[in-house]
Amino acid sequence: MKTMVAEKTLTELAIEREERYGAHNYHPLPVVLERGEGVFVWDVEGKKYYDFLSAYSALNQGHNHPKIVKALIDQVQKLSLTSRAFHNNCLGEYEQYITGYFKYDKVLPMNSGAEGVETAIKLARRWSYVKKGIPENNAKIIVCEGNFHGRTITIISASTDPDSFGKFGPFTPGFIKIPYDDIPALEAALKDPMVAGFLVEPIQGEAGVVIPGDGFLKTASELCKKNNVLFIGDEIQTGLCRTGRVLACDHENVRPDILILGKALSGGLLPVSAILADDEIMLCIKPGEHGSTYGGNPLAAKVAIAALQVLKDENLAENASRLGEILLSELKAINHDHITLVRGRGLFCAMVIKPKDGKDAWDVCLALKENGLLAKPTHGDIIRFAPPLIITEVQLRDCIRIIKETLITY
Ligand code: IF1
Repeated sequence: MKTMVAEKTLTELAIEREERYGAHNYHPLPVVLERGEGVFVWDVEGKKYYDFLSAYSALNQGHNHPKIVKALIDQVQKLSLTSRAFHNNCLGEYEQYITGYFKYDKVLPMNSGAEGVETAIKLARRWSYVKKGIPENNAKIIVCEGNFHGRTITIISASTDPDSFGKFGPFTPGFIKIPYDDIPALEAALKDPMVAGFLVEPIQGEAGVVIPGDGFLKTASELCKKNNVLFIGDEIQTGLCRTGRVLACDHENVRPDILILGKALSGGLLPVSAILADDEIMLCIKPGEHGSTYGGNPLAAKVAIAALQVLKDENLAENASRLGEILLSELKAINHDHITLVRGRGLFCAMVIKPKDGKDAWDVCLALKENGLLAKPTHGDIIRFAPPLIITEVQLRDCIRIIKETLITY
């Protein structure tokens, strides 16, 4: 039973208020959420949904995981922020934990994913001047068409998506754009002696879960090594068990020279990102040359330890791998003449669905919402399916049922 206020639902009132007072930089699905727990969310009308987006893979551990929430509550009552002007008793513990977890010498803690990418770009450039001997201000970074690495001016300078970079110029120089999953193009670009790094998503998320051919990552990392160029892995969305391994690069046993993490690094509780590298690279940045007010705060440190521990304790990579196979095979088996493609790895899937009778992926997501499952379209015809990795097989099969029943009516 929906609550009505002046003949409007709470949902309508909330959306109208956002429309009036908030920037219009998003076009959300018309649902207003007020509670989350595990794989479920509830809207202000009390309706329950499966969350099949996981805040773009920031909620791999599910909404409000009790162990991560406990870490947050315990720490926030002691000390939340010191800035890096002083030491605190949590940062070193976190630094030791995460560098041991991913086997790197050092970590540079930041907050948003974009800050992590910006840090990696700065680090690669600095390394190229100090260690590779590229003349200062000449460093170039190779990126792939269709990339998404964030929304800052420098990062959109590397973008090939007009929705990301249009009317935001002038842009940061020093990016070479090549097609994704194209070894000959990478080989040619690496001949430029000014190249410092190759920044790449192991699977392109925003582009619609675009998975490169087998061996692409391995060959690319070997070519980078051969040309003394840093392989920079943006695992902000693909990392932390989403694709069925701890890192998507693990599928090809590739170890990025610079690893960028974010999103689920905090289990969705607050922005936490991390840049990992070995001393030869990381120590090129000296005291006072990079940082941020909240980077490495005690709260983030404790929350990130708990979030990483949950991934391990609950075998979320294995769960994503096993259930991802079920999801992918079931979605591929759906016989619908408007579904042109289904692809995925682990619990990171996408369906390309053609417009039909004036309807498109957006309308499919509206219908999914009515049937109790929340997903979001991207680029008009792609629906991403990425539930929290804690999902059970019973819950997953219930979601598959909802997707199948919804598509019958499309
Ligand atoms: C939005 C996309 C996903 C990312 C990768 C860095 C970042 C992201 C691989 C930056 C962030 C988010 C941003 C959010 C929606 C979402 C997104 F649609 F924008 F592209 F996931 F695919 N590298 N992705 O995916 O991290 O600064 O956001 O913490 O901007 O709309 P951030």
